[in-house]
Amino acid sequence: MLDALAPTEKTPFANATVVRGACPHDCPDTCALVTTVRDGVAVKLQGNPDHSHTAGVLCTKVSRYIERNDHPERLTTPLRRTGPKGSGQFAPVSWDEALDAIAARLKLTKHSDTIVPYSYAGTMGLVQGESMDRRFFHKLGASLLDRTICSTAGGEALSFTLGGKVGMRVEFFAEAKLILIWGSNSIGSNLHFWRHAQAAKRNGARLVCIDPRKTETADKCDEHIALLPGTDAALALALMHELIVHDWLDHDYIARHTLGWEQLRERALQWPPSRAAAVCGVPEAQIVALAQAYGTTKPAAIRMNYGMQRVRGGGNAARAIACLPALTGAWRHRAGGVLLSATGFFPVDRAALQRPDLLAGRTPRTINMTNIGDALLDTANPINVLVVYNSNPVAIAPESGKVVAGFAREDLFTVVLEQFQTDTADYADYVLPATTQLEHWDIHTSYGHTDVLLNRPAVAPRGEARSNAWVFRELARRMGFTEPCFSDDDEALCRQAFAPDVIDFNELETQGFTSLKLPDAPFADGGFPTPSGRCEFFSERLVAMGQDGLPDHVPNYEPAGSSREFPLAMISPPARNFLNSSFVNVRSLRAIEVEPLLEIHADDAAARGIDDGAIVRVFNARGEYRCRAEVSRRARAGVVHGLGIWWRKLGMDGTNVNQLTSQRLTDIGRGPTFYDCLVQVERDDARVAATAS
Ligand SMILES: Nc1nc2c(c(=O)[nH]1)N[C@H]1C(S)=C(S)[C@@H](COP(=O)(O)OP(=O)(O)OC[C@H]3O[C@@H](n4cnc5c(=O)[nH]c(N)nc54)[C@H](O)[C@@H]3O)O[C@H]1N2
Ligand SMILES: Nc1nc2c(c(=O)[nH]1)N[C@H]1C(S)=C(S)[C@@H](COP(=O)(O)OP(=O)(O)OC[C@H]3O[C@@H](n4cnc5c(=O)[nH]c(N)nc54)[C@H](O)[C@@H]3O)O[C@H]1N2
Ligand code: SF4
Ligand SMILES: [Mo]
Repeated sequence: MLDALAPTEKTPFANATVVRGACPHDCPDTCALVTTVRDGVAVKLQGNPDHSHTAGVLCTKVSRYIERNDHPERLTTPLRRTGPKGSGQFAPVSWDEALDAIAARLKLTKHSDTIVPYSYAGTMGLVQGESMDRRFFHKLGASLLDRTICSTAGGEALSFTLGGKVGMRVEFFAEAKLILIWGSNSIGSNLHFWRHAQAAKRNGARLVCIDPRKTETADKCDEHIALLPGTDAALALALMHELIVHDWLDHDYIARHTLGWEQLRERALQWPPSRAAAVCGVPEAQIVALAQAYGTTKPAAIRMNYGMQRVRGGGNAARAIACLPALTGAWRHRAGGVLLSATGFFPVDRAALQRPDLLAGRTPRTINMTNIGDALLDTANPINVLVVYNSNPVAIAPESGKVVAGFAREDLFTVVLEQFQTDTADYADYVLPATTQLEHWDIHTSYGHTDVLLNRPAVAPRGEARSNAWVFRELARRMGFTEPCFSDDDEALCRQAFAPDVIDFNELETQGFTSLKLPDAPFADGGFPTPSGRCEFFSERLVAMGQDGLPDHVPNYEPAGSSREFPLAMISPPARNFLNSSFVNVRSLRAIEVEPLLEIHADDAAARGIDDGAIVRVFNARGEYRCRAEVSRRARAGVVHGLGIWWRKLGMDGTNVNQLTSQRLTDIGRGPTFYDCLVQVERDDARVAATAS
């Protein structure tokens, strides 16, 4: 294993080498990393200046990755639970003891699909995230996991409309003359896109940010449209209305490359800007002006992000927005169109990596990860064994009250593979110490650019930490799985991710990244990967599923202003210096975020006697959560922002914002509705008194 660390380049410093890697985090940018290693220790981590998307720049979080890697609280040995669930009491055990005990428990399990793997994108690596683990659970016949927690509403919406997760090439945003940044805080969550947006701005482009929150990105755009959460489809339909009545349409593109134009036209004509203005809570004039800009500026580009699809109608909203560029023919130009995610362009050989054939005709049930709270409490369809890796569900899944109750079940056998003792690890029967990106092999695609990156280990694993793939290989051996695929080592798995003829592995090995060969303007002449080959305004496939075939405004489950008891709409977007719940335990980053915050508009604060800096109780029928209020110009009246996602145990009262969110699902994609959540806020006088005394 150690000679895997060898192929690196010498630096001008004595005893130092540089190792090329990739940022593993769930971020669209997938930066290329260069780690300087001296005497076996990582001493410097930088963005690779040779990789054009990274351009030598990392975000604040990952520029602290060595601090995270060398953190004194890294898990370094397997642990066995010695106290009640959730108490965090554990004793170190050997790997053999832990793996033998886990394998014995799995062998005892009569119905294999009462075993549930729970994983998400703690690392986006194809090897540590979706290879040996999947092989293992397929062979075992465990439940399948519907990995919906982030992006399925928008992703499936894109598939129904454009045919896949496909879109503009990110680099060409720099040439656009109008950019709509829609449901995205680029500066916080997609920094390397922001570079292109700024380049466009320098060339005279107009930037418009569409977001309920006045984010740091909104501050820097020419215009900010602060619509109410979950009203994006209404806005998009009103834009269509204006494109139609002013004839800012590309009739030739519509005729040749779209499906369902007449029906969409009829639908959009029901949405004059006045109607959308009332729904969105923004001035009609702002919608009219945006439509004019979008209809008359060429090239016009839209950068959506997943922030706008975490509401009941998230799928329909993403579909409505994705229809816009086909109406104006924006796709004809390489700097026109829309980008939400471009992962559909990567020809990953998932069958080779994940080996679904090992299911051998069995069709285990599927558990929707968004509803893990309910699933763990469902006694009719029990989950007996849960194996968690690359995720921190106790902190990040909605309606935590139920998630915690589920994880606290004494009869549930839980294994957690983790780098740190997270809220979830506290509920494990066995905690297995995981390697970091500096310590293991991996290969990466990206959802914000179209390069493949190779990650070589730069340093030896900390303590007894082992890679996820190693753990599942070892468990497979103990289960008696003899297929040769269970012997593939991590580096071999990297090579299996793509068929040899589709990417240049030599280039990956020598420079650390390689670019997919793609046309500049993928849909200039149509050719969408839909069944019809057209941009499907109307979707037969949705109709076949009993859904509306046309995009529509689907109001939130909990629309702003619809309840007297819970009058405020709460969204919980990322805090800039955390990545979901990762990095919350990194001291220098937590020092920037300080403590859990609720941004609230001055009027809403005054009406409740809440001063800036007061400790507040945020609550609804699902639960309550305490944090500090910031009376903030970033909040519009009626909407509060509970910035995410704190570790519960590092917050104020042992909970976090997901104590309040619901398990209801999106219209398309079975996704979570984190931002479709009504609350009430009050001063927490008890807490204030306690702090004062
Ligand atoms: N620093 C940092 N970067 C991250 C993450 C992080 O936690 N921290 N998370 C990563 C992950 S997991 C993902 S999925 C990606 C993308 O993750 P996203 O959560 O999409 O990230 P943002 O770009 O912050 O976009 C969210 C924005 O959408 C806004 N928003 C909320 N509700 C609505 C709505 O109804 N309509 C509209 N138009 N806007 C709305 C929020 O105010 C916020 O500014 O970012 C990744 N990058
Ligand atoms: N309220 C609210 N909730 C949200 C969101 C929101 O905006 N608001 N955003 C949602 C979104 S978009 C997402 S994507 C989810 C994200 O939720 P998760 O995917 O659970 O992401 P993280 O919270 O970052 O947890 C990832 C964990 O994986 C671990 N990890 C990293 N690398 C490895 C590895 O190689 N091996 C092992 N074994 N572990 C590793 C990290 O230490 C970390 O604890 O949260 C969702 N939850
Ligand atoms: S989190 Fe995103 S911006 Fe930061 S280094 Fe990783 S890929 Fe780049
Ligand atoms: Mo996400």
